Amino acid sequence: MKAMLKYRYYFVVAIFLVGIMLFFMIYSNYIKVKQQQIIHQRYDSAASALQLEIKKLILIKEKATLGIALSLTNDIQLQQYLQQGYIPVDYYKSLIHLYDKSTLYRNIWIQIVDKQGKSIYRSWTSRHNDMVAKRRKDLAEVEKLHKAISSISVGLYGLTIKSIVPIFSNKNFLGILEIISHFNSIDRILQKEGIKSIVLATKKQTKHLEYPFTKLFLQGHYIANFDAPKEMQKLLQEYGLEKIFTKKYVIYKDKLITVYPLQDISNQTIGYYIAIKNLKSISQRKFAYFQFQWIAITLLLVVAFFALINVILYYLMKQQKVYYKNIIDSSNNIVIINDKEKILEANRTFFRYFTHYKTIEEFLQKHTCICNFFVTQEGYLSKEDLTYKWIDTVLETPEKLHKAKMDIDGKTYFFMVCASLIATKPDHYSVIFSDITKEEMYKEKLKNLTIKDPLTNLYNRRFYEVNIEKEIQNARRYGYPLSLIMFDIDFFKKVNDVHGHSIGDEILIHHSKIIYNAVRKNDFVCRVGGEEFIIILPHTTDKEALKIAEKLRMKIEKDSTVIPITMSFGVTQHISGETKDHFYKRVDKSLYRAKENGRNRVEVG
Ligand code: GH3
Ligand code: MG
Ligand code: MG
Repeated sequence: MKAMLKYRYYFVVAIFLVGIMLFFMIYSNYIKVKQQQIIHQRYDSAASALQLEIKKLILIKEKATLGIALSLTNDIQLQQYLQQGYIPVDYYKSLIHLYDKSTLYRNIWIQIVDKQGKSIYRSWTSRHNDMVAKRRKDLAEVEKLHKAISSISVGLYGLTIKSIVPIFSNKNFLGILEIISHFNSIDRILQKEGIKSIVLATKKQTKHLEYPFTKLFLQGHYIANFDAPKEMQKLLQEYGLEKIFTKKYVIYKDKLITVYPLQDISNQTIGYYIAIKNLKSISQRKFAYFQFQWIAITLLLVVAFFALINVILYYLMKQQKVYYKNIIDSSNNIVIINDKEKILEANRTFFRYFTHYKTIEEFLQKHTCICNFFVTQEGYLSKEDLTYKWIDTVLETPEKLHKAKMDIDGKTYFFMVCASLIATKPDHYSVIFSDITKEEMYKEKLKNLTIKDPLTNLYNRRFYEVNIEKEIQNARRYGYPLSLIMFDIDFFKKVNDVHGHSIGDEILIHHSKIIYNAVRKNDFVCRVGGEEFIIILPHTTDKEALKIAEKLRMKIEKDSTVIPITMSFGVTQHISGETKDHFYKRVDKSLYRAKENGRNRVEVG
């Protein structure tokens, strides 16, 4: 049972462990996916933030340069020059110098276009008189709509940010003023945040450039910012430039590479603002939180695991207890669980004997131990010997046959008693009482047949012969006095003759009872002849025996239940060293003297 239970326990634990392992595998996979998702989300939002910042910086630049452009259109001098179709080369030189010195706009260019779309002034070059509005959509748009706009576009000189405003004089459209700015200032602002920039024109747009300003290229793409770091150019090349353009961002060599497409006024992509940021600078807080969650769940699972084991154990123990109770209940023997002091549990059979109690609790209210019912008798367990408790006697000598005699509700029972220690609990014992009442009774009957007289139920001559020997030995060993009383019915022959043999027998039976009831339990009354008796009296002197004999004599004399009779008595005390035959002879002599001296009397000798 225990072994089975153990295996079942291991089995359940094994199943659970496999379950936990599977769960952890699935869960760790889920965590990985989830972590990837979170990483993706984080990078995606970092990329979005970067894009937004680039967009914002471009917009600020556009709006600020638009303000400059608008303020310049009210210049009367400019309007006059425009009408003449000629602007001096250094007309804006001092203004641009001022901007360069005092504002963020280190490098702004100014272009003036006449109403036919011809460039008549470029602040950064002496080249002009080309039909620039034909090549440039944004200029054509302003020429057509007479409306100020901002745009990003590619001209002959580079990929730049433009603020384009129409010039009017008395509502007459005279031409266009254009402020051109570069991406360098945006690049510098982002650099302060640890972000590196590469601004590229598309390959198609690069082809339109006749006088590329920066003279920098990357795989056929014009680089629009001077400060584009060489190592980043290399990084993009390594990854594959074309692959980057199609994505919002890529992660490569611990870098977040964000791509912001630059579009012209008709929303066509003409270039890319590529911003590169170190991954380390992106917060890892969310991962830490996730890891904490993971540890918490693991701990929770471990706690749950132990809780489950406890529940299983409790359940198995309970099952074991029920199983165990069923086994002991199925026994026809009394089975009890005992500690050294009291009874703890009992099976159903127990209550078949102790019928007054329904539960062990009820029993315990009146008794603590089953041994309270033991009858003290030689050969049977007694509640407590001089030093040993009954349970110790049984436990320490398991090879011996232990018997208990019990008086339960006035009935005598005999039991064979076995006890064993319960391995799981210290000082707990299971004790089995097997009912051997029938066998014991039978044995007693058999024994009585050999040592008792069938007519009077007193001990017979054979018993006397054996027992007197034992008693003489005991008296000598322990030094106590031993006496005999011998008695004989007076004129019994005559009784038989007059009243018949059956009355004679009746007298024998009746007076035997009187004698038996009048002496102590430890005295042995024996019928040693037809109507001759001897009482063996241990621990008794002849003086005491004389008194007893006298008492018996008077009892017999007074009784006339059958017919009145008398008896004669001889009393003798054992003399040290005397044989049983000599002892007998002396008591016989005393009796003879009683007869001689007139009968119905006691003689000591
Ligand atoms: P005394 O006073 O001298 O003892 O006289 P008594 O007649 O008793 O003489 P004794 O003791 O010699 O007699 C023994 C008689 O006891 C013989 C027999 O008739 C009678 N007797 C012995 N055994 C039995 C018995 O089992 N049943 C009956 N009814 N009588 C018995
Ligand atoms: Mg006689
Ligand atoms: Mg006789």
